[in-house]
Amino acid sequence: MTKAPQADTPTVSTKLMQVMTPNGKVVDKKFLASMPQEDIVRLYEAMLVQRVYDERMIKMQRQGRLGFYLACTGEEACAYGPAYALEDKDWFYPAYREPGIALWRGMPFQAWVDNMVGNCDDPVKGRQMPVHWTAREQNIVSISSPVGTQIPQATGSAYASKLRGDGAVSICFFGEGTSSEGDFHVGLNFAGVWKAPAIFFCRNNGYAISTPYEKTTATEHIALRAHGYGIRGQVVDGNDVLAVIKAVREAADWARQGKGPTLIEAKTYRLAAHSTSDDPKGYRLEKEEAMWRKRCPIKRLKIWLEKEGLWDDDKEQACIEAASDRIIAALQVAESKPHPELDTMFNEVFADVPDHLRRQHEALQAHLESGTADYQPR
Ligand SMILES: Cc1ncc(C[n+]2csc(CCOP(=O)(O)OP(=O)(O)O)c2C)c(N)n1
Repeated sequence: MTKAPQADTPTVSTKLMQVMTPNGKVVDKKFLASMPQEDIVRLYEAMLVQRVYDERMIKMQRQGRLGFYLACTGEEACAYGPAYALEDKDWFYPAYREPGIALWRGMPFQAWVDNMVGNCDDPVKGRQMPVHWTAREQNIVSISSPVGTQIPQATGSAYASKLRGDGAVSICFFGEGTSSEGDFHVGLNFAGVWKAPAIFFCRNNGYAISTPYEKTTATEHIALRAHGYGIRGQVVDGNDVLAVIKAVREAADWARQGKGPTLIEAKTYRLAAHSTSDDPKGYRLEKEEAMWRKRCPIKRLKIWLEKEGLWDDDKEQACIEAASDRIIAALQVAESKPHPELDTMFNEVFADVPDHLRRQHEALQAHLESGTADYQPR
């Protein structure tokens, strides 16, 4: 005879969690009623503003003023939702497509823009690519370029919280392509065994650069893999910011009760190119993009807000213009700042500088003093 599941038994739900459908129809009135209306307006504004920032940054890159950029167009709810849902004490391990976490949680806007330019006030001092920022004050750990490394890091940080008993959860973000990396297995298996208070947030946006979902995995839902690790799994509409908040809150409650991690799979779509080095026209059809544009996370919230009399065209226009002015001004400031000091390559990485790096540092200094170097700090 099979035992009935207990309240503490992790379950995997592949039923799409939704609060609002793409045409703004509310399907979870109870959850909606639990959300302050002014917060829903703020979330809408933040996502709209994010889109303005992304558009401006792409233009800057095309003008040769930024080396590189990665937009989150269409996936805004997957960053702003979790940033809203969690507490100040919690830890965030983002990938490169969640600027909303930083901006919602209070990373200074200028510092975020400084990272795009890699100037002396860039929090990572130009040592990483644009969009690979860090926000220590907000408990947001540096973004690493090798995809998936953040998964075991978040597991370790969650387990440390458990040992300390500080009640914090750690959440990490990654795409569905990354979920086929070894780091995914390492992180989820350990977290499952040790019931680490972790949330693994997979943005299933359909593509890993040009590789479509079905060429990276044979499973119908990434969330189903949770079963194999003995942890909770939940599929959520990643274009429904309210549903994302609900899914992350449930996962955080579960983790804080000592019941272990959750794997959330947010079904979404990358409306943007992978990065400014990519052109999706080479590997997907316009009609597929058009279908997902109708499911846009910003659009559905706007329909509902307008119906409730909480938003109108004048507010929309004013919000877009203010965001545009803000980013243009911040970019001008960022461009006027000097490059990072060359020494930061050597003196802010290791507590004890290894010999080979010390020798390279000395060689660089000798070269600069020789008068033949063409490097000019701006
Ligand atoms: C370990 C590693 N392998 C390959 C890459 C090159 N790379 C950068 S982004 C990317 C695609 C990741 O796709 P996905 O995880 O689905 O996230 P998305 O970009 O769709 O948000 C790849 C293969 C990398 N950065 N790190």
